[in-house]
Amino acid sequence: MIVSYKNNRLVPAVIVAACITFVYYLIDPSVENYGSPLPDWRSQNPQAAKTTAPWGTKPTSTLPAWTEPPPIPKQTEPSIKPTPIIEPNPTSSDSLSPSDILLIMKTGSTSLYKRLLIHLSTTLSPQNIPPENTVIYSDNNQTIGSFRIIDILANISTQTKSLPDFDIYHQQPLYDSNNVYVEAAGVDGDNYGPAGGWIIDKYKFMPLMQHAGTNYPKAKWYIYMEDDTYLFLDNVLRYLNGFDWRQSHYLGSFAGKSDVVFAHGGAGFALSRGAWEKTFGKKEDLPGEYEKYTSEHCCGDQVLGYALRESGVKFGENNGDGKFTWGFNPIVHWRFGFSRWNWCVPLLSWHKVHNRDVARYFELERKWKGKQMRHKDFFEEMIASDLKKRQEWWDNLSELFSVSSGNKENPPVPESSHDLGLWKKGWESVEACERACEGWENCVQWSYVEDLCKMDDKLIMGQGYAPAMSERKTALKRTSGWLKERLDKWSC
Ligand SMILES: *[C@@H]1O[C@H](CO)[C@@H](O)[C@H](O)[C@H]1NC(C)=O
Ligand SMILES: *[C@@H]1O[C@H](CO)[C@@H](O)[C@H](O)[C@H]1NC(C)=O
Ligand SMILES: CC(=O)N[C@H]1CO[C@H](CO)[C@@H](O)[C@@H]1O
Repeated sequence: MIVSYKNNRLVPAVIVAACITFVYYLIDPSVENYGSPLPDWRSQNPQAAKTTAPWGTKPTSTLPAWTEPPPIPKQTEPSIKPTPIIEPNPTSSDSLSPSDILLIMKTGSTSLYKRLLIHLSTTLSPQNIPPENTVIYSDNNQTIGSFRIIDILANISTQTKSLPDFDIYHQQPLYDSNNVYVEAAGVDGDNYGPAGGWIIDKYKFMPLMQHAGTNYPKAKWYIYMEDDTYLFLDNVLRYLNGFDWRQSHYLGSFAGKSDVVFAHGGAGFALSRGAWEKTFGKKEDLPGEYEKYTSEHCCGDQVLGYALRESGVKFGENNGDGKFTWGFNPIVHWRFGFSRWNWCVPLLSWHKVHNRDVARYFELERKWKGKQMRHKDFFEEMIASDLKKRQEWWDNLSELFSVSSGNKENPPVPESSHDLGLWKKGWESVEACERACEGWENCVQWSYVEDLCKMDDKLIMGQGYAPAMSERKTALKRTSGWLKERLDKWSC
């Protein structure tokens, strides 16, 4: 009786988990990542490499939470301190200002009306940066108010443009000419547009760097972002202040793929004028030389990293050593694992942001103007106020340790101090899970569903199901909880 009852409940769960994993691996890297190799940083971090079976029925939002690379051990710490935690002298005459840089925004015809518009009144507004220090690259020419959007694929060779990859480039203008809107606004006459804007996205990276350096030769830094990135510009400039723009520097969030170490595009990155001159500056047709390579590889940010390396510019904070510390984040704040390793370092970016996020981040930045914002500050301003000791119908995305009835005899245990008795009982109830977490010295959050207790030493905001959402009728209730008092130990 009992056995078959359990089996009945397991079968759908296993099928759902398998389907979601399948969807995640096959669809997400191409659609969601929009040309950026999200899966690869995971291979850098064995913990993050684990994909956990997501809960609920929302396959599009089931990426595992991002845990960052392990901190650089003391002895290998960079000799140049690129992320000053102490306030640099704000009156210092050589500190960078927005008028010293070019802020490059990359968008695409199919995402422009969904993601770019919010940036025009925030990130790219004159309040944030002089208009002449910004440029917007897309796959079509367009004007929105005072913003001119450039088709950066215009000069791609006819040979490359005849590849099937470019079908969308040729099809897109036909939507306009047939008076079909590609805005996904749910208004009459609307349409989602041709599928796969991300396919031509990778071809933009090389030409846009060439175009930026040629047309904005006075910029000390070329700072790249995408329409679903948010850059904390003040902090980014402060960070770049630690480097000489006349030298070669290629800085951002570490990513690796096809034997190339490169800056993750979605997280935002910076290329110094010195690096540009050594590479694009020496060869006007550098982009042309990499069109074939681009067609054979997945991601434009990887192509750029490869091309730069071949011309002698490598990624990394210490003369291209492949290392980076913290700050450029290829993930959004509510999936990010706040930990004691990143708590006190400056925040430089979020990726996969929504319009609402951009508006809120921008407000927060105005409030902080002139002060360095650390991950801790962001957390306290944007997340902490909603914290409860316990919340039903909420998933904190805890994932580090799982204790369930299936592994109760021999569950994985942390190296740090924990109460093994409480730990092994964690699967029994919400209360038991909370106690197991309390019994482990580094635990800051837990989640519980059915007979599964998950615990983590990082803070991940996660998501809940609002009372009106149908998932409350179709999914099992998951409860999450959070040990707020333990944060005091993370003081900076
Ligand atoms: C954008 O303008 C350039 C230069 O005028 C032109 O070569 C290119 O074909 C245009 N792009 C599209 C998609 O019409
Ligand atoms: C295309 O090439 C022309 C001629 O060299 C140049 O003026 C223009 O800026 C280029 N456009 C792009 C988008 O690179
Ligand atoms: C960072 C964090 O832990 N966030 C959420 C965890 O879950 C609680 C509910 O238990 C939420 O209120 C927090 O926002």
